[in-house]
Amino acid sequence: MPYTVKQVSALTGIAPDRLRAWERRYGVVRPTRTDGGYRLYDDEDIARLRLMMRLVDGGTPASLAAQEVNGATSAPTGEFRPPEPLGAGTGPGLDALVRVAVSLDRAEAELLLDQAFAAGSFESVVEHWLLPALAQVGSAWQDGIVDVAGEHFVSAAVRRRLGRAFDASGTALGGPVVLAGLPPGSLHELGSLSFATVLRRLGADVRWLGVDLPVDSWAHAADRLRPAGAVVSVPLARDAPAAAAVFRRLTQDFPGLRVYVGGQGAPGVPPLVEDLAGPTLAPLPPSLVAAARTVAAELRGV
Ligand code: B12
Repeated sequence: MPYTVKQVSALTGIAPDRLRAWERRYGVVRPTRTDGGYRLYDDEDIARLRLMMRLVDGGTPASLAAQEVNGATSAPTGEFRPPEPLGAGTGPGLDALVRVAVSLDRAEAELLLDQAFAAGSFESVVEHWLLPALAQVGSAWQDGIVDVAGEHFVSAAVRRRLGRAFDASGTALGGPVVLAGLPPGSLHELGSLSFATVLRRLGADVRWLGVDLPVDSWAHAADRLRPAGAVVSVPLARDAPAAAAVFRRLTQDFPGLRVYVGGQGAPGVPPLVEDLAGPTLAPLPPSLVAAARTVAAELRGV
């Protein structure tokens, strides 16, 4: 339903002059125009303006608040579109990480990651190159082509790169606070950190808690931060009991908190917690980009 400037001003509490200034200076909204040149806004504009107002009222400078609004709401909320595939011949091949795991060459590793991350959006590079290329490292290790030293060398380089991407993915001012990390005993962090970065890029204020986090510490973080959501990664089937213990504790101690599980082992969790009252637990979709969009869309409404 279209709204006039006057209606938007009444609905949001933002004076018409300021509305127009935010449009002109920061592009926070892009109203259509009537034949007579009057601005018409839609529900999405109202949501963006409300977020902008909340941030500015909270002391965020308007220019930074606008960056946040533009980042947080640019993600499609409707049907999931997978990240675009990398163009044929763009970026390195899937076996490139295996070569680095064999050579243990630092410059080659950094150059390879530079090239890979330049080949597309963070989402498409992670989903279409990084994760399959890591799986190849695992197979090469199983086949005795790559030593554990090579696997650790590659994992550490990727871990550092993902850490930098996480840090660079915005200040997330005003987005919903979300805990993300791994349950006790679980060390495969690369999927979880990739997920946390994508979610942060969608505007959530993600607090990355890392690997092997005890159940009490998940509860401590939830108590301290009162987040809107928590995403427990379950990389392998063997991680399901520990993830179920985290899920159990968080849902029991923090009734309003939305707790999600994701990763290859996640389908093993619901049968372990089916005795709990409340809505049944549906694991997140296996694509971590789809999963991040699901969480972002659900928590945006909280
Ligand atoms: C690197 C690595 C390690 C490193 C991890 C380092 C690090 N900093 O993360 C270290 C050395 C610690 C390690 C240890 C082990 N590993 Co390991 N490891 C790997 C390797 C080579 C890459 C893992 C990786 O990061 N892959 C990329 C990730 C992101 O892919 P993924 O985990 O499959 O995740 C997918 C989805 O689940 C989803 N996803 C992942 N996380 C999340 C989170 C959310 C929220 C969502 C929505 C989705 C999502 O995204 C991915 C793409 O779809 C794999 C090979 C492989 N095939 O993956 C073996 C592999 C996973 N490891 C394996 C094993 C057996 C082990 C050990 C048990 C070995 C041992 N005997 O000690 C230990 C267990 C450690 C523990 N306690 O958790 C096996 C697992 C077999 C199985 N299916 O059970 C694999 C497959 C190797 C193999 N071919 O045998 N490992």
